[in-house]
Amino acid sequence: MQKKRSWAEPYKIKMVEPVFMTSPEDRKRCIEEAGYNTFLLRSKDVYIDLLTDSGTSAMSDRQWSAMMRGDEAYAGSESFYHMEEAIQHYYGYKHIIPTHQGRAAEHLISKIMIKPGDFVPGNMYFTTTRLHQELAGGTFVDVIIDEAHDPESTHPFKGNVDLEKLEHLIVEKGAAKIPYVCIATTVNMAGGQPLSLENLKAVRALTKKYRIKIVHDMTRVAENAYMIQQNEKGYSDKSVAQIVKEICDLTDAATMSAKKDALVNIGGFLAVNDYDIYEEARNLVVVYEGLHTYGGMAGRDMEALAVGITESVDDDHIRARVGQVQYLGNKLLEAGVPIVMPIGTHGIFLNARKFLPHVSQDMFPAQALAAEIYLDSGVRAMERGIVSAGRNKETGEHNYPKLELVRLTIPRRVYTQAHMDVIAESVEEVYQNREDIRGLKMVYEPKYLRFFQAKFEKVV
Ligand code: PM9
Repeated sequence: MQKKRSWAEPYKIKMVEPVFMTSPEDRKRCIEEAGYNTFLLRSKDVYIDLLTDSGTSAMSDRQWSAMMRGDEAYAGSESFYHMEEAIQHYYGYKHIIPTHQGRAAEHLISKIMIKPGDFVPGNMYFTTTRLHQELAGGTFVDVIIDEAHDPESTHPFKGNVDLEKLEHLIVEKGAAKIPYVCIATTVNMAGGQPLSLENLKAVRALTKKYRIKIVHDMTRVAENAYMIQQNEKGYSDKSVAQIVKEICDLTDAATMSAKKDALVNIGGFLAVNDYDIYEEARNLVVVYEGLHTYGGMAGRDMEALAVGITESVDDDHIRARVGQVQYLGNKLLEAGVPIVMPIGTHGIFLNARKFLPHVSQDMFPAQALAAEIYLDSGVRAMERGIVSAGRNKETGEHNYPKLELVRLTIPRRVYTQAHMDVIAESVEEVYQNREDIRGLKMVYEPKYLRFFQAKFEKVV
């Protein structure tokens, strides 16, 4: 019989950055000053930073050395062509427009494709994506399967589109009112949940029938591909790189926040197959970002991205990345902490409704829980519930999402297993004392993407 073998990270650490534990008194002062919003903390006051996996990854020695070769020419930078080559090779899209990050690509595609009065179906909303759709005059329509809104459902592909919901919308509104279907891999707001290739193929067939395009939010496509390799019939022998390519080939265009999957601290792009859309985007990018051969990125950042894309689809890398997330998730499950099931790929999502059943949703339970975890240990998490969901653009009322979550997001290649143990101990401690946690009231609310800058006070 084969002995059990643990997996380990496929790298060793060459450089370290110190982190500091703070005192309970300091943390109390810091979170009060931050208006109970973890986005408003200073990073020096954070011990383990699980706010986001966006731009927080550790780059490899290959990426750092590629940065030294950055060509900082204003026009025609060699680094742009290196990045373009990597994108075309691994993802297969024809035309590439660099942007400084994902939301800038969302801005361009929304401006080009959406007309006032249009409807944009998608597999659950994402904050910045939906805002750009709305600013262009469109209305986002959620067509994800119902299981995605149920934190306890163990459906292995909760990112799947409900084909009936999608076809019903197309028939009801008419295909001319639907500029594209937005497909995210993985679905961030559902808990980092993947969609299956079987489902994507069916979405492709349906959209072909009605001549509707698919725009792919490919922010975490390699993580989605890994889940397909692990859990979808017929894919266990394929590499993550092959599955990534197959996903992209089923779509017409993509927006990418390269700050996640692609292992860089800044960067993104819009990729399209249609030449006319490319022409328009290439023209618009000079208005909002910069020339079409840098689009808001430095040459060195484009070099780092070219290498990062290659590393991101490596099977050993992605197994260790998702493995670390699963390690933390399993620890919390063993302790009975309510989390979104199945464990997703970029973080653990605490189910704040179940964690704090005595705090009603309009008292912001996930926001309060994220603050409480910070108070306990200096671990910084993020609210993904009613605050993130914002207000209905017609009525001005709060959107009340079924999912009221706190995200413990794991940066790539940054923290060790010992950090995961410390995080789990802190969350378990907060869970033991959950009955003492009270809700919050919002005392400052910005107009756009309020979760970034809103302020709260404790309800006494
Ligand atoms: N996601 C995240 O922490 C960073 C900002 S929002 C808190 O999860 C998807 C699926 C994302 C995403 C950013 C963007 C926007 C688009 N799609 O942040 O503009 O998860 O690069 O990308 C964040 P940028």
